[in-house]
Amino acid sequence: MLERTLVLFKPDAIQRGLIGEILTRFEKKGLRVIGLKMRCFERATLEEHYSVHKERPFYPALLKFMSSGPVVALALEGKDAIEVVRKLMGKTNSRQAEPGTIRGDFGMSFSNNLVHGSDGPEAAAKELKLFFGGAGELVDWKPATLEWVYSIEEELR
Ligand code: IDP
Ligand code: MG
Repeated sequence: MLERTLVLFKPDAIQRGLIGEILTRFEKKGLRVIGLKMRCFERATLEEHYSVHKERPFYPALLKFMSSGPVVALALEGKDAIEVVRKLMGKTNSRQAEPGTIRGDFGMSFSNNLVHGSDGPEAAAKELKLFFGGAGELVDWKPATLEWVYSIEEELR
């Protein structure tokens, strides 16, 4: 199914100069970038984004970390994009993430794990609205490579 998902590059990714490396992984995979922005997001936005973890012991530290510097927000589209992105990211604890994944290749930390990706369709819808809810913020465009990234017979019908 054609899906949209939200990715965040966390402050550690920005501070370590990994924006390009990480963005390249998603682009090369064949996911379509339909929204991209860099901000120091307001605390209220980040609180809302992570509200499912409100009761967890790591929540205050997570908010402090996420508001410690600029964050890149990325909206991606593709077949099964939510699961594909989660696989590219790797396990939450970077030390346990498989080599070849973003966290597995670039991270050593549980909390400073470089990227966020929506974990399901409901979360994706909520998070896309939160970070790209304004008019015209998501761009609908057709990549010239689309019919080469997917098989026309199997996936593009
Ligand atoms: P996810 O980012 O892989 O979906 P979640 O369980 O949704 O992982 O947790 C959100 C974020 O909170 C993680 O990416 C990580 O930055 C942080 N986090 C989660 N669990 C822990 C923990 O046990 N210790 C420290 N940080 C944690
Ligand atoms: Mg999560």
